[in-house]
Amino acid sequence: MESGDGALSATSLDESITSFFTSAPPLKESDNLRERVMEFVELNSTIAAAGDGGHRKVVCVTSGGTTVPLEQRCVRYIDNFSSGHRGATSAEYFVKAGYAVVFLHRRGTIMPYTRSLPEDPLLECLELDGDSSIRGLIEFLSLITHTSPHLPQAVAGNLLLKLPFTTIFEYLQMLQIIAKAMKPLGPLAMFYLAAAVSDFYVPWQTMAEHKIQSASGPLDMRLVQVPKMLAILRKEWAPLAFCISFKLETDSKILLEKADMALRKYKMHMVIANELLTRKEEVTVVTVDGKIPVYRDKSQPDSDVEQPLTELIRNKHSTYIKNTNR
Ligand code: 9Z3
Repeated sequence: MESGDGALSATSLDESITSFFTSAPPLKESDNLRERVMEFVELNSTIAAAGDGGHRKVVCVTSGGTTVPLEQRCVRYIDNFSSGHRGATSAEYFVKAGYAVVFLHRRGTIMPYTRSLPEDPLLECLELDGDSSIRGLIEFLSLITHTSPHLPQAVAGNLLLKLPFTTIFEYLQMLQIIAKAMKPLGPLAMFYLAAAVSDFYVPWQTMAEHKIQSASGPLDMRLVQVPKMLAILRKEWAPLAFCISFKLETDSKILLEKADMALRKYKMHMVIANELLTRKEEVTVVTVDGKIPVYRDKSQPDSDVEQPLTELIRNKHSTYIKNTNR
């Protein structure tokens, strides 16, 4: 059953969530993934940190777009746009600020500490000597450490756990495992959901097994709404975690209203509203207390909007921890 705004009622939402998970192709090596995340969370949560509850905070940053396969032996799929820049850049700032980061990212999108490298770093940095030996490795390494000064901090401190996904089925199953593993952290856990998540999918059992044949004429296919997992993340998976979701629109007239709706409906602590064309210049942080515009500092050529955005979020997260522990 649908409510007025096209969303599902609470009972149908529960049903559609159950049906999504029971019919999804089982996640490969899910036990191994669960163990890795739990180990990462445990390791970091026992490390003392200044302020905020005395322990290191852990953020799950999601990044990149999910795909919707059209065939079980997938040749074709529908994709959601996201380069991964927002997630990767934000992850770097969170590590710099002392957070441990679970980086749930679309395979092949931008990774933390690589955004300033040339597109093809190996071929552009390495040169063949006359005798066919390769030169330039030292220059390559120095380029990496120069463009990513906080990389050693992430590596040495075991502050970054990178977990790749491709499909919407993998993404939501992985998010569930991560959220449940982070639940014991209470308010020290944060979710920063920048991934562009598919709104519609083809249920596995109704999906063609083999490559769809073009000789059969026009393609007629029914896509089902992906149940919004934000509500269950807040209610069950990690109820005390600080939750931030993103709202992307191309029409500025509806952006803030939609962000506000998501904030209230899914009980997010913040929704970051952004427009596709201006997303690298400005975003609006929507909270129950009001809307805060955040801009990239245009006077600095290498600046980005993620720096002031993550700073604001860290401050709000600290206040939330203090208020929750009271
Ligand atoms: C975003 O809005 C991200 O900021 C972008 C970042 C995907 C625009 P890039 O990766 O772009 O730097 O190229 N992400 C959330 C998009 C989304 O799917 N939100 C859902 C919605 O709008 C809510 S969960 O309905």
